[in-house]
Amino acid sequence: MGVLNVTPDSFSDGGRFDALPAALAQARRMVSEGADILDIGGESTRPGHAPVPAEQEQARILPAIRALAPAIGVPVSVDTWKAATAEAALRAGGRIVNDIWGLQRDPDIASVAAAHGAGVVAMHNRESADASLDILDEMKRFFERTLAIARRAGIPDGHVMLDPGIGFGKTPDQQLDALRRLPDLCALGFPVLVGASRKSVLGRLAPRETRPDERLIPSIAAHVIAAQLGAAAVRVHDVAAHREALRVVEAVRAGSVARP
Ligand code: HH2
Repeated sequence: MGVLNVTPDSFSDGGRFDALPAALAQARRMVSEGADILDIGGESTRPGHAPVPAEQEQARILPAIRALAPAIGVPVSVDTWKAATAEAALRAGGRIVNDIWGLQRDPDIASVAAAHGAGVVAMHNRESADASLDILDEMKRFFERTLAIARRAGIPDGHVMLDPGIGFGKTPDQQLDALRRLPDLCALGFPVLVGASRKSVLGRLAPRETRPDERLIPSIAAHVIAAQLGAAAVRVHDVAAHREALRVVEAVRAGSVARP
């Protein structure tokens, strides 16, 4: 999944793709580099972000979705927790709702996804981190609520992916724990998506301060681990580099250099 932030303030690429031509060029580049899904977001969710009203969020993302969805050749996902934005994005051609609040923030988002037959990425999140929690138990309780909401709304289980939410509502140690225990999350029986790209937990491991766009190597390391531990998808800013790295995972798994 390639990340397209059509925002002025995203933590790693804010302001780079908020003009439509730049956004379209970046989207086409990610698909030509091998992205299987494009994730378009109009509200930064970085810690301390400014909330964006739904109308403004839609004004940012809809032109890009309208231009890309019919022609880009891969499904477009919309990174929003707001039902109104999800509805507008799905009408504009989006196919997947990527909700950083796991369908639990806006009570109408699940029925919007259901009505459109959309896929759903449900990410684990909390208002604030609590170091005393066993993060896997916490995620399981959270996803039980998510799945109950999804089923009640009529979203088929086969349309749902789960995401541990690296960087959201967890201490750095819990984020690493969530990654280490990914097989237990996969055991719930849903495909799992991991988004560690450029995140600050990776910056903490660096010997010096790094900007988000200097975190490619640790991002690849985290996503290779995630893939090896069972992740079905990774959400990344740097598609070509991740494709190259993940080809090694696939080749080792297959025991063959033959391309699938
Ligand atoms: N991370 C971000 C945003 N959306 N969605 C899912 N499913 N998983 C994630 O890990 C995830 C996400 C934050 O990263 P980014 O979009 O690069 O930054 P910002 O929120 O500042 O736009």
